Parts: sequence; C-alpha cells; structure tokens
Amino acid sequence: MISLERKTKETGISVNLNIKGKGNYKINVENQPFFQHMLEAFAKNAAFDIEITASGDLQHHIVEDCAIVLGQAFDKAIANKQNIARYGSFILAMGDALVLVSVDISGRPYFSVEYNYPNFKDCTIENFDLENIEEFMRAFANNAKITLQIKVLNGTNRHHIAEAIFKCLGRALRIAVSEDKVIEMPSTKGIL
Ligand SMILES: [Mn+2]
Repeated sequence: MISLERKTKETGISVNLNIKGKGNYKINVENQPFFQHMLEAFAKNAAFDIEITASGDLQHHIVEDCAIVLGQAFDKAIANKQNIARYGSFILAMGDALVLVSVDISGRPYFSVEYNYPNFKDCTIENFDLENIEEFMRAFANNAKITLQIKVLNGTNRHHIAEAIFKCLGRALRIAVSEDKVIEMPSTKGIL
C-alpha cells in the first residue's frame, strides 16, 4: 500500500493505493460527483484498491492534483519493475462508445489522445468540464512516468465516452502491472 498526501493553497489530496488489490475503493471528491464516479470506475476496472480524499477551490485544480498524486503513488507502487507485463492495451465498448487505451510502464512519460468525433471542447456533464479529463490523463502519465495513448474510436454519448476512457485505462494498467513469470526485466536495457 502506497500512501501519499499533497497539500497546496489550492487543494488537499490524500491517496492510498494498492495495485495488487481487488477493485475496492473509497473515494470522496468534495463537490465533484461526476469525477468521483470516473475514479470509482477506474479503481474497479484496474482491480486496484484505492482510497482518495480530495477537496479544493476549483474543479481543474482538484482533477489535476488528484492525477498528480495518483500518478506518483502508481510510480512508487511499480518502483521495482521486475516481472511485470510492462505493456497493456485494451479496447472497451460502452454502448455507443468505443475506446482504445495503450500503456507502457516505460519510465518515459508520454501522452496522446485522439478523438473520432466528438471531442471534449466546450462540453460539460453534470457541471464537469470534459476537457479536464485530458488534463487528468496527461498529469497521470507524467507523474506515473508511463506512456499513455488514448483513441476514442467511436461514440456519441459523452458520458459513455468519458467513462469508457477511465474504465479502459484501468483495464490496460491491470494488464501492464500483471505478473510475467518468464521475463524478469522487461527491457533490453536491463533497467526501467
Ligand atoms: Mn456512468
């Protein structure tokens, strides 16, 4: 279990993360029910045990800072990268939405997202600005030090697309952190 806290003038975030979990979560993001719903979907599908308590001034700050702390906790949790699959990809359907997420626990932060209509510019759901999802994913990739590529392949309902992204990230990470009994160090460099 990795426990991290971050307190700034803008937000207060505390995270407990166990990547060898069962998808049990206790997540409380003050005044951000949609974002909390996304984090719960992520925890369940990653089969990570996650506790998050978050509050702050602005939605954008809360989302980004949650991603920073969760990413740092993930980086700590996989500090010893031996005998992990390293790569994980998943394509997830949620009704009309079809999303692809591919991750590499590389130690080399990289993030990209591509949308096949619609994208999240100027869109809100339940007062949640969907552009913040991109900020979450970028901050998570940077702080977890992973490569994270997302493609929204299909979809019209933005709630479905957003939720499919979080679920698909969970599934892809679950594969990437799974045990590889054959390859001890999944890099020709000998280190990750
Ligand atoms: Mn939902």
